[in-house]
Amino acid sequence: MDQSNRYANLNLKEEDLIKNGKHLLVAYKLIPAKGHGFLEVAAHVAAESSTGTNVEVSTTDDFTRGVDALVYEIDETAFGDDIVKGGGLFKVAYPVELFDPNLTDGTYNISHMWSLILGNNQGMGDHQGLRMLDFLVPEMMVRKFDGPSANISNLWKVLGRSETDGGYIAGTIIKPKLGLRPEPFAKACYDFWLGGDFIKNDEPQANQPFCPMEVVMPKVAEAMDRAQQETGQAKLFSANITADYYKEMIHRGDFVLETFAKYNSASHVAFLVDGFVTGPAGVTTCRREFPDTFLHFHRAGHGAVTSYKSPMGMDPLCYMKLVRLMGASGMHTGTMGYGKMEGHGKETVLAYMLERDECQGPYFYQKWYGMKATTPIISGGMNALRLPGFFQNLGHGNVINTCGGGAFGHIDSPAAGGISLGQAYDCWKSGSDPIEYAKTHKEFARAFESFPKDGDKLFAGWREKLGVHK
Ligand code: CAP
Ligand code: MG
Repeated sequence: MDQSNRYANLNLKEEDLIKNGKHLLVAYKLIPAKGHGFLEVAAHVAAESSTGTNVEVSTTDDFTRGVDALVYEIDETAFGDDIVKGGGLFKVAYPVELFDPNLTDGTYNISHMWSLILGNNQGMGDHQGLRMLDFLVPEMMVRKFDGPSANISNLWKVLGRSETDGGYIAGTIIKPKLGLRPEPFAKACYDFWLGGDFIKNDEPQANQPFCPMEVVMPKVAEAMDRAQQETGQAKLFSANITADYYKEMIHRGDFVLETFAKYNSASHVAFLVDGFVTGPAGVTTCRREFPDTFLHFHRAGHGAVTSYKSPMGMDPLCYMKLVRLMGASGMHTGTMGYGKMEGHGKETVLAYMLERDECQGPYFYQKWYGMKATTPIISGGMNALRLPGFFQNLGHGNVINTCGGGAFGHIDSPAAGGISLGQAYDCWKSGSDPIEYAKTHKEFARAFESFPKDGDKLFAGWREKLGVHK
């Protein structure tokens, strides 16, 4: 049934909708299924995502019609006819009345918003692809989301740095991903902390029988204390507290904080939550139960909805916006093509959208009205050699970066790996040529020998220039 007479109004002007601030706007890419018209399917999306279904229902009244979502713009050939990348563009205006304020405090919740703007419409049979490309949240809604509580400023403070421009935080992920027992796990932490700042649990590291949290966490806290005394520097640990049940998550969080508090280091702890698999409920549990602790949003599984390989789901930018609204302190943005995961150099907008108070997205200019920044966390196949180019592309280094292989794969030691990361930042910040810089910085130089393929790809002729003949 074509519902475009009800769920589309192509005379509406986007600038008016934005000025009035009473709608949440969404841009979608659509490939209709064979035999279905573009506007017909777009209108079905608006219906299915607001007041309608695939047929008219007799219970509809005038008020209902007043809160219909409306297609207000279409461009059927915007992306061409490629099965994945192709399709047309349409935009929908959702009246803010459709969204769900909490019963307890009137703040909005992301679960509801997500299930409306990218819920049932994903499974509709009359399209071959429907992907959310961008959305604009009006001021009256932005102000009613939690947003972050702690963020990188809290970590900079612990590190004794400027709280507004504290620079690069050099981190790692304990590798191997699984299979370390408590002693070797804590030793790996200690060995890295002698050279770097920040360690995170790899996301599957939890409470396995071979490495129970109650055994390993006290050893990690003790290792942190020893490393701090030895180096005279503060260190940070991001502990995985992901769990299905909120009481289990809170119990894990309390246990970790109490354990580190024995060494006066509770403020040196972040909580890692696998926010894609727990969903907003897990993230908000952590955000509200532990507002003083840095909430580290790890996104394992997100590729199922954000991968560019798919005509479905949402672009990563939309996911970043959802995560800032939820209130994550830090969020994995990928490595913008510099690491091992899918991505490309123009994705700097993913970081800017998280950290700025206003940011131009592909379709909408989002203002955050003073909502705290979410810190970009750069991870996945990174090492010291890849960092200078990464910083150059991003334009700054106020990020957390975790290099698992890039630290534990350094041929000298995890500490040397950690030092090499800090040097990579210093190299870029000082505007030095990496090869020249390597001549006077041993750990950075040894990163070339640790990751020779990257050396060959990024710095042709490095062997001759650095006198390495292997
Ligand atoms: C990185 C990592 C992260 C990925 C996930 C891993 O390790 O711990 O989970 O970064 O991707 O297991 O791969 P390496 P993203 O440093 O050894 O690659 O950050 O894009 O969500
Ligand atoms: Mg990982």
